[in-house]
Amino acid sequence: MIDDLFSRLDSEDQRREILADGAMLLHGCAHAQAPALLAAVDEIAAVAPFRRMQTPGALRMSVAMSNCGALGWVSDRQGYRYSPLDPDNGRQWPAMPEVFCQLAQMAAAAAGFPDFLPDACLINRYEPGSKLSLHQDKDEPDREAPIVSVSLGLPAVFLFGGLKRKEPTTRVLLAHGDVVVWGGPARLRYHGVQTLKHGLFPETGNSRINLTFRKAGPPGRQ
Ligand code: MD3
Ligand code: FE
Repeated sequence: MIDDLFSRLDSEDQRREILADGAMLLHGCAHAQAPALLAAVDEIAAVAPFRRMQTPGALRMSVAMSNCGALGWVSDRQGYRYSPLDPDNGRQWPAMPEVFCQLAQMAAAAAGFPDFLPDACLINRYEPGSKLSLHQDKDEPDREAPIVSVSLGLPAVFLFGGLKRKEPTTRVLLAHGDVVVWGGPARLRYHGVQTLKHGLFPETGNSRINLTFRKAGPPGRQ
């Protein structure tokens, strides 16, 4: 199965691109699974609807979010954390669909992380005008595990910085079907997403959906 992925990755439209030490962009890697991924997102959102969370500073995020898996990322006036329950309904987050988990594991393996077992998937929905300011992902205690991100729908300009906020950023266009694996020395680099531009992508209702697969539970095997 991995060999299959590698041979696809070496063809013209499925290039592997090293963005930085520890960060690998797998162009178009999720293209074939995109319809199944989007159908699963709709099912998840029917149970755990997209919502714009509050930040500790009482601002509302412009990106709408939901989660699936054992743990979900939440933000409110108290801060950021992972929770097994959806605060909007007090119930567990929907289970992680098989197609999500398989894609995340394949991509992680292709980038050199053969043992990735995500327990959380944060689903971000960007509408034109939404953006994500420069930040680090440090709510996950196990920094050995990578983060796998899958972009669907409208393209976005991703900003990739260094380990300090002040370091310069580079711009990377993330298009429908692109998958990036962020691990090792890239795991704690600052990153963000520039304001989404209007576009035409009926399959996602003219929005951008980003899936980030994480290991949010305690370090060690689960
Ligand atoms: C680089 N999401 O949810 S995915 C996030 O496109 C987030 O929705 C963005 O940043 C999005 O936290 C970017 C790419 C990404 C995710 C995690 C990273 C890049 C990363 C962790 C470390 C370095
Ligand atoms: Fe992030």
